[in-house]
Amino acid sequence: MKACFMGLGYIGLPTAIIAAKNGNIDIIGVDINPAVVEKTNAGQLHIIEPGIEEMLQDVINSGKLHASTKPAVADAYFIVVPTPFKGNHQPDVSYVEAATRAVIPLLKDGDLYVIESTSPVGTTEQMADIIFNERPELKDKIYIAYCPERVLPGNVIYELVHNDRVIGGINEASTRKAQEFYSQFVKGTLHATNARTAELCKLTENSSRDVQIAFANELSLICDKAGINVWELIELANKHPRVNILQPGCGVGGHCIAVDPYFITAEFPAESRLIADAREINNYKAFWCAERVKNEMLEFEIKNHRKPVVAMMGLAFKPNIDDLRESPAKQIVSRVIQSCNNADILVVEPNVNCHNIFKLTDYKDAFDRADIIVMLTAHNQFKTLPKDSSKIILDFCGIYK
Ligand code: SAJ
Repeated sequence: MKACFMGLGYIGLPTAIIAAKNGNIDIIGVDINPAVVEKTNAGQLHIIEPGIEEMLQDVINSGKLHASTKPAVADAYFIVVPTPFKGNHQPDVSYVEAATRAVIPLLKDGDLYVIESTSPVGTTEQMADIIFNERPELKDKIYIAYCPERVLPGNVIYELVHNDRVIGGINEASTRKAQEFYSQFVKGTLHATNARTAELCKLTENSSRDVQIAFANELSLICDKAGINVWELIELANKHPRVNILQPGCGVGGHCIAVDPYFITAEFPAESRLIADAREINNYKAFWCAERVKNEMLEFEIKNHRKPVVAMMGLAFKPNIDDLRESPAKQIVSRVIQSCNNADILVVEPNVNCHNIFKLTDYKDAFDRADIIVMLTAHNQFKTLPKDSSKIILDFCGIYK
């Protein structure tokens, strides 16, 4: 069997590698970026994901995976391209459409076409219409389904194989055909549904987490005003057998949880008030943290007649990774630097060697030199630092909880 993966990004590339390794499938991986194609064919990983480069080299050397800028005839096609915003948080499915249009001339009887990209409800049916408009003779002759991924960045190899998946076809035959494909390398259960439910299921999963984190972030604001330790509060509330509150932080980052809820609010604005509010609360938390830092710096200056040295601890969007994309910590650091151009701000990210905008400082060095320590990302390294009472500590991520 031959499969063509359209998009070799954070999900497309690992999925292509795992499918090539574990299934009896020859894979052509397609990306519009020639540098990605070149790197992949050289067995070099262009994404940040532990443990996968060796597997890439294996499947490239054995000829099971080959990358190209153009799709080729296959038996199954997978659309794994980004779905960004058009502005005003409206989802943009133009990459999904472009990838679909690129494979339309190659489709033949019996082929499988699957969208994995996070997509607004109705996208799979919309793409099916485009396919059948161009190739009416394929109506009822090909299989079309939606199958979102659920993997956690940093644990992709394990989760791609072991997580359950939801698969929704435009009809039952399509669902079954897609289940057959994924069962070659997925050990989790493949739950059957229709395409629209599968699309909303993906958006629901990430919106659910966003809403839960917003609850924790809202509590952190209440506790700050009430003079109560939010970490202790949550720990105690979670002793209730049916309460399980997540952790507050300096906002929500990454390109999934902070993005996917907008796919619901854009399409169902009147019905999705809680989801919209959660987005606002999580965005506001980053703004609030930056304001807190600025106020603390001002107070220090008034009291000590000099500007403080400030250590901004962490740039990554979550603990113990080197991924800085859509990171609230990064936003906070930029805001603080922009508003206090003369202050001595030490930026720390122990998981990254250098950064093109920020000059990075070693975390122990920054901790020793700073008057104000701002904990933004709960990296393990920071948990080894003492709680020094001679310093002002703003702990937004529970290092000292
Ligand atoms: N966060 C908190 N408090 C918490 C948990 C997380 O503030 O208690 C913050 C993190 O610091 C981070 C953000 O939320 O800034 C997102 O981190 P995450 O670990 O919750 O999730 P992601 O974005 O790395 O991956 C999510 C996962 N979705 C769910 O857990 C429902 C993953 O399974 C999805 O595959 C992925 O989105 C995706 O690609 O959609």
